[in-house]
Amino acid sequence: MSSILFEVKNNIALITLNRPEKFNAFNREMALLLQNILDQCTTDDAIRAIYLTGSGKAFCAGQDLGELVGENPPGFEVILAEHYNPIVSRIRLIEKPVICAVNGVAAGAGANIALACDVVVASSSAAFIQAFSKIGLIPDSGGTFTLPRLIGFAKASALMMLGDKVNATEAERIGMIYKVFPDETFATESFKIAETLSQMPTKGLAYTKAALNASFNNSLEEQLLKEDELQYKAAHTYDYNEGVKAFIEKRVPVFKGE
Ligand code: LHQ
Repeated sequence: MSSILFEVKNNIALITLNRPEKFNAFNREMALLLQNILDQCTTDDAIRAIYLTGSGKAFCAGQDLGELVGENPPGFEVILAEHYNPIVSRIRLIEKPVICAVNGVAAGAGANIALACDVVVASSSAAFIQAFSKIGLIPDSGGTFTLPRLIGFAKASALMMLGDKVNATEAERIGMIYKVFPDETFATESFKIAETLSQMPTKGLAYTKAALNASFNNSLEEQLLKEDELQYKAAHTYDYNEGVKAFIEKRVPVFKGE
């Protein structure tokens, strides 16, 4: 059985982390496979939204700690550079929306990969743990960049040092994630978001993502210029023309992602 399940249906790439007995923890093979799948999502024009979730009880428990003490463990010099950093970079740079459906606990790199996604939703029984401090490591996979921006410095700092378990409702309340859905309806409700995004103007969403990525480091003046540049591009898409035309004609637009 593959460590990640991957299928493409109706313009949506469905990626399921699939080592349920290990709470979908990453080993080297799985980390490289996820990069490869994200590359396929980048180049396949039929894919207009990416839905990332986990199989079984957990979303992802981060690094497979067993691998670190097993035979031929990957060295610390390659774990971030070759496993996690390329995953997070791909998620932020892919010109398509990535929806993370956190179906259960998300710990360590698993939590920070989830938080790097564009829309993060969780099932009511899910939780987020910056587990690193408990084993003497520092938060990685972009966590020290992403979390303070999502929830503010004070909370991020405390959660990263204490390694508290944050349940899904609290994660939503403090702005760490977008929404919580009850366990019973989670799969359907979270997938609906992917369906909606997959039929929206894909290029416009990509430019929105590029503007948000840039806003983390820009001054207001720089960001206004960025918006100008990206709005110009958006205005030259098929979908912009279709959106305006459909509005004037009082009909539902049919976007092509072009
Ligand atoms: C696991 C794991 C796991 C293997 C659960 N590995 N089996 C970067 C730089 C370099 C090196 C290191 O890594 C990194 C990135 C990182 O991600 S560091 C952080 C690594 N992750 C953790 O420290 C989290 C460890 N796991 C936990 O704290 C708990 O398992 C959580 C809170 C996720 C879930 O707790 P419970 O619901 O009580 O479940 P459990 O602990 O009983 O786990 C269920 C099974 O999954 C169990 O297997 P078993 O055969 O005993 O039933 C665990 O061994 C296995 N598992 N996490 N990371």
